[in-house]
Amino acid sequence: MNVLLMAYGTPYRQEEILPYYTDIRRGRPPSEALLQELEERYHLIGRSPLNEITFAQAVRLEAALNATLPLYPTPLRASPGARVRGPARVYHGTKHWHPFIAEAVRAMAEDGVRQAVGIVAAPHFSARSIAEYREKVEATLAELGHPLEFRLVEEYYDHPGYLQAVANRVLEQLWRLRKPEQALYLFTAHSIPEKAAQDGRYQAQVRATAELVARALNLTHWDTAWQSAGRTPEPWIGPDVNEKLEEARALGFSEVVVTAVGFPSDHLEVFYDLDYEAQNTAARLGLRLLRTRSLNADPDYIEVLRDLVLREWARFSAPVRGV
Ligand code: FEC
Repeated sequence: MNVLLMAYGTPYRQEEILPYYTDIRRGRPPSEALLQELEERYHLIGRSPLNEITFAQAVRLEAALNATLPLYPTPLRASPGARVRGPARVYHGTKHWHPFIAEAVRAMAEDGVRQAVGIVAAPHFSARSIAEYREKVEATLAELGHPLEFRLVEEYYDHPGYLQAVANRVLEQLWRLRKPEQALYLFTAHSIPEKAAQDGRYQAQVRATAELVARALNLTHWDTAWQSAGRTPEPWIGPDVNEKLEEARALGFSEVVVTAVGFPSDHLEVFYDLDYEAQNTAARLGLRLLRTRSLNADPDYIEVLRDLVLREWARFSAPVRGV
């Protein structure tokens, strides 16, 4: 079994921010002002841990698959040794930095991989996220001319294990609230340009996640909001989380719990947009703002990935053994 785990990617060092940003902008370098603004955001949070978290997710997903697949090539011994050599191999690649998706796909081709399941650390489908991950894989395969059957898990916004994992983390915040039943629970995801969101699929999925979690926890006051809209002139979907905080204050709320359901991992958009910018907005408004913990590489999220990958792998008409 071969898996390609994908995520957004982040620069490791300051000098990597320019090429990273240029890659996000499809090869158009940002203006000096835009670059400086992004550098300041990274400076403020220290550094994004996204690459390390993605790597940990890949290692743990591989271990989880190998620990559970009933396909051990040799009889089990008393100890599996330092690293179980099982039949599952998890490659990982990121959209905008090393290891790029193209590098991961090349490694799979070099290893002779003929079938693979792809999954993105992002539960909601959108034309500016999951669809682009697929395009990058397919473009590399076409360039290499390598015959690899690829199946992508496109979405998992309503996976019971994912909903439970999110609900458990919202629950952790309840004891910190003075009046949990009077608080507002905001569920956020990355905004995308309006023109890429016209079919409403992305918005409906984010809303569904929020509603299912809110229902599971019996939350009275909940809503969705968008965050991290890009620095481009076109209109992006809203309302932005900061506007929602203004509205919450005007409606008389004094405590808000924000849960970034669009992002399983901690990174710039969580540490800057929520922990810094939204916290500043909340402080200015006299609101108490709590943020739920991210899923990162925690066992309950790895279990969700494992389950999704196994289901997708089973959809190959005749899985090839070994590679
Ligand atoms: O920690 C890090 O360094 C990386 C954090 C990060 C994640 C992320 C996820 C998503 N994005 C999505 C859409 C867009 C669109 C554009 C865009 C631009 C940026 C910029 C940075 C950035 N994004 Fe991002 N995104 C992250 C970081 N994103 C930095 C460039 C500066 C800025 O505009 O803020 C606009 C591109 C353009 O100019 O044409 C569109 C979506 C996701 C969630 C799904 C996923 O994770 O793939 C959708 C994490």
